[in-house]
Amino acid sequence: MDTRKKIRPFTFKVDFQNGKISNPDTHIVRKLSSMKGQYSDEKSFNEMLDKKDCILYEVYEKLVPEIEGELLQGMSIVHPGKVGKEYFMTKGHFHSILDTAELYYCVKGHGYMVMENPEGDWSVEELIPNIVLYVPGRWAHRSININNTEDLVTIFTYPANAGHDYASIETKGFRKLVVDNNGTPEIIDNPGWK
Ligand code: PAN
Ligand code: ZN
Repeated sequence: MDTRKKIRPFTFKVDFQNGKISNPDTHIVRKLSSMKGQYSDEKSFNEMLDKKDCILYEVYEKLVPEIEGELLQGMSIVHPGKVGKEYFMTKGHFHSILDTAELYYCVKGHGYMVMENPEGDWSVEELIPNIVLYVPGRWAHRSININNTEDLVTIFTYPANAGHDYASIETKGFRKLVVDNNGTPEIIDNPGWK
C-alpha cells in the first residue's frame, strides 16, 4: 500500500525560546553515556559519567512516511557544557543514502556545524540565530554548542528516506574537533581520526 495516501498537510508550532515543537511524534534524549568513545579526553569523560549521566542533547521530530519524496523535520537542542575542552555535541552521522542533503535553520544560541565528506573535504560553519545552513549530500554533520549558558536550538529538514549511518563516525570520528582554548573556540585536527 502506498503510505503516501495516509499523510495529509499539517502544521506545527515552534517555541524558539524553550526549544520545543507542538505535538512531536518523537523525543530523543541523548545522554553522556551514549557518547562513549566520541570525546578525545577519555579521562574527563569517565570522571563526568561517574558523577552524573547528564543530558547532552534532545531532538523532537514530526514523523512522515520514510519514503522518497517526503521530508522529515524537527528541532535539535544541544545543551551547554563541555567534556574536557570539547563542547557538548551531537553524535554526528552520514545519511545512509549518502547523496541526501539537509537544511538547518538556527533559531537560538551559538554553535558550529562540523562537516566532512568521504572525498576528504571538511568544513566548519558557524550557527547563530537566523542562519540557514545547507548541508549537501555526502557530508557528515555534527552540531556543537559553544555557548557556556544557552542551548543551541536548530530546526532541520531532510529527505524522509535518508536514514542515518552513525557507525562510520563512531568508528573513525570527525577529522576536526572544536575545542575551548581559554574561552575561544578553536578548530583542531582530531588526533584520534582514523
Ligand atoms: C538531525 C540530527 C540531530 C541529532 O535531525 O539527527 O541534530 O544529531 P544526531 O542524529 O547526529 O545524534 C539530522 O541531522 N538528521 O538527519
Ligand atoms: Zn542528518
